[in-house]
Amino acid sequence: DHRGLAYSVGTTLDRFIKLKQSDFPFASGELSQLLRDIALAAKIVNRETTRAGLSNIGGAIGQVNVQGEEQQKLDVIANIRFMRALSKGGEVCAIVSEEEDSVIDLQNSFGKYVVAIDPLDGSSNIDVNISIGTIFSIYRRITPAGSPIQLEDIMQAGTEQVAAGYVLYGSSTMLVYTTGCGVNGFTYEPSLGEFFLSHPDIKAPKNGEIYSVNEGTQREWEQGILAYVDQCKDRGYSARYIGSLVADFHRNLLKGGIYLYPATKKNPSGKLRLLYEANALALIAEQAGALATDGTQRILEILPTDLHQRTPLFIGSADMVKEAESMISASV
Ligand code: AHM
Ligand code: MG
Repeated sequence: DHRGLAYSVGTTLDRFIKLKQSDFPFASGELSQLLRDIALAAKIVNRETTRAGLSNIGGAIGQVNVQGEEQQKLDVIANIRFMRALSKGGEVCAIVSEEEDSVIDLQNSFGKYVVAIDPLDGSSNIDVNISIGTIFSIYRRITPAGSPIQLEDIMQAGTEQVAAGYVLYGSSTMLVYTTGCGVNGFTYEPSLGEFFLSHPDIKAPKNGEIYSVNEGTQREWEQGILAYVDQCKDRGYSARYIGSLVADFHRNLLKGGIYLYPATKKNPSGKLRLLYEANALALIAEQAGALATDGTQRILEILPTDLHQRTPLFIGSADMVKEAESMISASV
């Protein structure tokens, strides 16, 4: 009924993007197209991930690819798929990827957008058939169209994101994104090849009873983290840790909980990357009423100085993150 709600559960992603286009301050259709490009690449990567276990036996069952090439690692394949989708669309001028040492300048100086992406995160889980994800952030370039891209176009604070999202390749594949007007989640229906709105206007519970942290590194934590995690235990919270950021984040977003990746000896600034892991999830968290901090400041306000810089990350239900932050700052 076009006179009723413009969208509802079951609306396709394409239609939803079109209906929401007026939410963008600079609605020209290009950001919409960019989101569609990302969704298409996600479908392709989804297809590859569902076959990941078959790649080694592909030859045995006669499925060696036409070029007869050796199978590439899935994270490399995912990078190629997303790079291709982002460079062909024409909306993007530069890409930062976890898989690439330096900025990819697409030599498309009229492209309005800069994308930071982790094409396949949680790579240690690929080989063992456990959930993995894609994480992306979209920025508008700052310098004028037509001129060469500059470092300032790339090194923007997370607050400047115009859109961000993730794809979770889990028991179902989901795409969750925000353009700064709330968060919506779509579930992929493989037999139809479409994402359908399944989680409209996601709101994170204010509080939760799940904590997610790699406790194997506990001996390296600072006092405040130890105290906070101890408190979680005193309260009888559940520990849940997949080791795939997207999956751990997604569960806590829906159920209420906190994810922690503190500084450790091996990773004195934490492990996760600001530009293509922390920022996107921080924007989604805030848009859903949750929070993200590095222990002392809002993730979204950190000014990046390095493409691949790392940050400690404490993200999830607002009350939990606030409490963790106050215990961390009290101990330093
Ligand atoms: P990756 O980019 O090499 O896949 O590493 C990021 C992943 C996150 O998905 C996950 O939350 C974290 O690393 C797990 O790290 P650890 O194994 O140290 O607990
Ligand atoms: Mg990663």
